[in-house]
Amino acid sequence: MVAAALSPDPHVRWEGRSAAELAIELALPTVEIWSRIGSTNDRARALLAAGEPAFTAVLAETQTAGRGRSNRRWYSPAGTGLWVSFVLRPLSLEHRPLLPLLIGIGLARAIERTVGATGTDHPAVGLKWPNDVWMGAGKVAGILCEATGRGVVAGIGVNVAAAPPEVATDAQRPGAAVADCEAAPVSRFALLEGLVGELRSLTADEPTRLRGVLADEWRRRDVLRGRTVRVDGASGRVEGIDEQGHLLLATSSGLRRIAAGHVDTINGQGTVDAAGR
Ligand code: BT5
Repeated sequence: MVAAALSPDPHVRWEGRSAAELAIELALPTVEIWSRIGSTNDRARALLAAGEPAFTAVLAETQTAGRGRSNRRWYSPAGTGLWVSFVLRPLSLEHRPLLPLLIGIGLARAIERTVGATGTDHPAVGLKWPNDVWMGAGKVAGILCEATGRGVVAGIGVNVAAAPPEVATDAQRPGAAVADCEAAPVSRFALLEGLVGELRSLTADEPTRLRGVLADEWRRRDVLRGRTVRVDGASGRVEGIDEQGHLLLATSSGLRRIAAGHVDTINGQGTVDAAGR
């Protein structure tokens, strides 16, 4: 049963829908819509701490302190993107490290479905370990999973209509937007709906290993495989990822499995194409 949705401001609408309407249409327990917030992840963390149920969602039109990993900035201008955080309550601790990768896969599928780009051998949407989603030669989305004793907050930022211009200076390459490959206006609601469906099915049985079709899908979408990269202190050639979601890096001193890190140099030039092309 779907409980009544609460919102900090019941008059705020997102894609023409109130928080209560979104909660019902997407079968979410609670949706909050903020026209402006610091970070949806901070709000979702407070809701997680307060005991709100799994799939409670916080949406914002704009974030004034949106953040990525290691407190990097996440630019979230008004009206141009999907800035959302979900309360998740995985029971298995082994499942948690896979969440950013699973969400990346789900987001890639949802974006492709929204723009009608499914069913090709060369995916339109690529994945860059561990938490980046790429289209063309730019980052279209980022995922920030934050775990606490009570669960996980999954924050997802997608440039829908346009990539913020600040990204070009900050990341030294322009970002990408879903609309870059679509002539018709892209529906943020359709994207959110697709994402919620994927999130539900990909996390339902709390997988603790990336195997079978999921491992195959990561391989097809992997933009790093075969490239020479530097990950924090280590450099080498990316061989892929293992079942636990660790990056496999062939270095001069052997194969290294990297659990977490930031890939900051790619082939020495800082460039990468979606789907590794
Ligand atoms: C991420 O971090 O990519 C995770 C971003 C998560 C954002 C969501 S939005 C909803 C929720 N609320 C939050 O406060 N956060 C989450 P990371 O891998 O550390 O990448 C950060 C880097 O991405 C920055 O240093 C910039 O170079 C670049 N960047 C910032 N904003 C961007 C944007 N809108 N599009 C593309 N790249 C961006």
